[in-house]
Amino acid sequence: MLDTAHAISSELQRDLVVRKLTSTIVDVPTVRKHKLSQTSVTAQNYVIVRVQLANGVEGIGEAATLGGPRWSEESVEAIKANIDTYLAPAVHGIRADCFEVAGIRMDEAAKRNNAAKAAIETSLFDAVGKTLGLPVSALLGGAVRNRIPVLWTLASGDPEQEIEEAESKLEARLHRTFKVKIGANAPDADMDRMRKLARALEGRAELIVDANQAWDETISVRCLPELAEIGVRLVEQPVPAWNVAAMARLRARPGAPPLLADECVFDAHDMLMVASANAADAVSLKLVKHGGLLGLRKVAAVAQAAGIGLYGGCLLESSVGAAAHLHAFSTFRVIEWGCEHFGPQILTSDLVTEPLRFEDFHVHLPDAPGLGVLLDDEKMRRFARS
Ligand code: MUC
Ligand code: MG
Repeated sequence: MLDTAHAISSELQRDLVVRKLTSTIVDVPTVRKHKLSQTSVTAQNYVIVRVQLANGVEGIGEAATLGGPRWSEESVEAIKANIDTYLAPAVHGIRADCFEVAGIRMDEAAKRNNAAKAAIETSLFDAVGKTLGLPVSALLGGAVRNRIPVLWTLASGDPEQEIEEAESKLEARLHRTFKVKIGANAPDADMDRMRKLARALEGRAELIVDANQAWDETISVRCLPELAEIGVRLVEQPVPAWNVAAMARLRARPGAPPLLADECVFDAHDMLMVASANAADAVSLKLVKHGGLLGLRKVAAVAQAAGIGLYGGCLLESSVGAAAHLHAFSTFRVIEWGCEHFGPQILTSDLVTEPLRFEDFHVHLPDAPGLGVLLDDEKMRRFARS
């Protein structure tokens, strides 16, 4: 199939063939309601992919969603249907280490479906890593760090509760940067809330905000300088994803805080467009947007070439999806804004036998082969949707 095939032993080539790929929807309750501008969740819905290679090795991957098809267009129901009907057959019988071939086959089988494709590609990386005895980070260029600063998101909407929650995270030395979800309430109410949080945590924590596209340019013109003034370090996706021109205009205004592009950057072409428009200071990298680890690295490469900072984004993944992200993030020479993979901690129960380690304001990269995390069969049974 490939010119390089002769360099790999025929036994290994046979071992790496994809024999079976299955998907399971799981619903895992969260410890509290998580309220964004466009939705709020009390349970996280994932599709867990299991791939089995000819050598019997199993690889796993995860597609995360947030409140159905509201954060992006994919829901767990659609992800499962498209994996089972189109994407699993597309990779069946190929060699699992041919990641780009898998990507081409999946792109031929289905347009977009980035979260679904990312879950499958992750499972291939996991299975290949386990077969070769290498962590996924090694297959992506090699880790340059084994831990990453990790923030926590405040999203109950109640400032008193949020201050208490932030205090407990600070006290436990788990998180000292907090992302506040704004946009569900009127802008003035959110600004009051932000002033309260900034006052209570002044000098002890850093704040960023994420409006999830809720504001328009006029509201942003009014509120962004005040957010900068009270010390907010980064403003994520204040305006709708389509309005990249407004992001550029907001960024150019005096007193503007740095802007983080999230929903406006799915693929490398989007990243190039945002960079060309001077519309962002940083980009949030997520598997569900970029269609996989290779896609995530491509978006990061375009950002780096344009001098745009990297931010390790999440969609409240369990330790399965979070580990996949951490392997990719660990390979960047610089990850200017750290990451937000606190997902495993907002779940009432993780899906793996040994959850990721959070310590001293960092999340640690697992070092066992593949993703370095293993599914807990009992928890999978408990949370699987029947
Ligand atoms: C987003 O838009 O960044 C992930 C964590 C969180 O609190 O919000 C999300 C998605
Ligand atoms: Mg966001």
